[in-house]
This record gives sequence, C-alpha cells and structure tokens, in this order.
Amino acid sequence: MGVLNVTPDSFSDGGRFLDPGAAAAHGLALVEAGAAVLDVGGESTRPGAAPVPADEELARVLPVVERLVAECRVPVSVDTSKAVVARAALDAGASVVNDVTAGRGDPDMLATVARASAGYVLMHMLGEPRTMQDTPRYDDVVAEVGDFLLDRLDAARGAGIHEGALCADPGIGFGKRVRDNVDLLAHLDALVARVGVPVIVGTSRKSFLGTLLGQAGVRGGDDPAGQAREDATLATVTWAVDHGARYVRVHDVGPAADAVRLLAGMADADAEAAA
Ligand code: PMM
Repeated sequence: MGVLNVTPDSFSDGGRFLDPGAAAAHGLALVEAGAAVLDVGGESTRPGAAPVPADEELARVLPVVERLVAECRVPVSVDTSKAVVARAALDAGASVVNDVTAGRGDPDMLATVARASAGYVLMHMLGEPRTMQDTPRYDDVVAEVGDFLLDRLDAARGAGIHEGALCADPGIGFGKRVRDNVDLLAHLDALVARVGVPVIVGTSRKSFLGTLLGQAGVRGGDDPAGQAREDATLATVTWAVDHGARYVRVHDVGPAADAVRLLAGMADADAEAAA
C-alpha cells in the first residue's frame, strides 16, 4: 500500500502533494513502483496533530481520489476517520476506507462502509493523535491490541461489513512506546493468527526506527540523514511480511516492493528444496 498524504503537516511528507496534479502524479509513480493499493489521506495523524474540519479534508482528498480513480489501475483507499469524507471518496470511486480510529471516531463510519460494500482497514490506537504519545502504557501490548482488534472486527461485522472486506492493523506508533512497537512486530505472527483477517502493518519512516538506531532527533523523508529510517523501514517491512502481514503501508514503494519480491522468491526456493 503506497502512502499519499495530501496534508501540509504529515510527519515525513507533509506539504509535498497539496496540489492535486502533483499528488496524482506521485500516486501514479507509486503504482509504477509496485503499489497494489494507494492510500490517500487529508488529515495528519502524527503525534500532536490537530483535527482537520471535514470540508477542509474533503477539499484536499476528493480531487486526488477522482484523478487517481480515473487514471490508475489499482484500488484507491481513503485514510479518514470521518464518515462524510469516506462517503464522498467512495462515491468518487475509492473502494477502501482506512480508519485509524476503527470506527470509534464517527458513529456513522461502519454503516457508511457497509452500505458501500467497501473494504475496511481498522487500526488500533490508544487515545487520539493529539495526546496518544503522552503516557501510553500496556501490561501486555500484544494481548491488548489483539483484544481491541477482535472487538472492533465484531463491531464492523455487526454493522454489516462483510468478512472479505475486513483488514486489521496493530497501529505501529499510535499510542505506543518504542518497546511496544518492537513487541508487536516481534509477536506479529501470533497477532495475525489471532485476528483471523488479513493484517496490514505501517512502520514506514516512523520515529521508533530512528530511536532504535540511536538517531532520535533525525527526521525521515527527504532529509538525507533520514536515509537510515528508510533502510530500517525495509528491515521491518521484510520482517512483517515474513511474519504474516498481508499488506505493508509505505511511502517509498519501490524498495519495499523489491524486498517483498525477493522474500517471495526465497520462500518459493525454500519450498522447492523441501519438496
Ligand atoms: N500510519 C499513519 C497514517 N495512517 N493507517 C494505517 N492503517 N496504519 C498506519 O500505520 C498508519 C495509517 C501515519 O503515517 P503517515 O502520516 O506517514 O501517513
């Protein structure tokens, strides 16, 4: 899944794709690089980010969704927690809603997705973006995130979203300490087995990677010093896919797609050797 943030303030690519033409061109480049889904977001969810009014989010997202639906051959996802934004994007041809609040952010979200027979990614987050990194605390992060995802999957099914439309995400970096993110990745295979629907993992350029590499102050994105976070992203992408993730959500699609292809090639060779 390729990330396309149409925001002035996302942590790694904020402000680069505010012009719909530039955003759509970048989306097409991500598809060329191997993206199977494009995820368009108009509200930053970085720690401390303020909420964006629905009309502003719509004005950012809709022109880009319209262009991508017309011009590209992969499904378009809208990264939003507002039902009104989801509905407009789905009406414009998007086919997936990526909701970082798992339906808790808007009481109309689950019914909106169900009515449109759209795909639905529901993600774990402790608290809300404005405050989520203040004092996150878990006794057993893998169990608690699993409990949450199972509960929200049930809510989604109860609202009429069909089984094949569902995808779950542990929400790396959303109300989690560095060690929580590491624990979730370390035990990803158990989480995947427990939730029983395809799992998506988003580690791309996230700050815990910089912290793990001893570069807590270094930004990701275009900052050349942030290359270390790109390299670390690849390591986690490879780990996640090898431990059961069906999708990985990344900014730099080309290297991730190559890594996934290499991993598949090695798995095939391994299976042949064992046969
Ligand atoms: N991360 C971000 C935004 N949306 N959605 C899902 N499902 N999973 C994630 O990990 C996730 C997300 C934050 O990263 P960005 O601001 O660079 O898009």
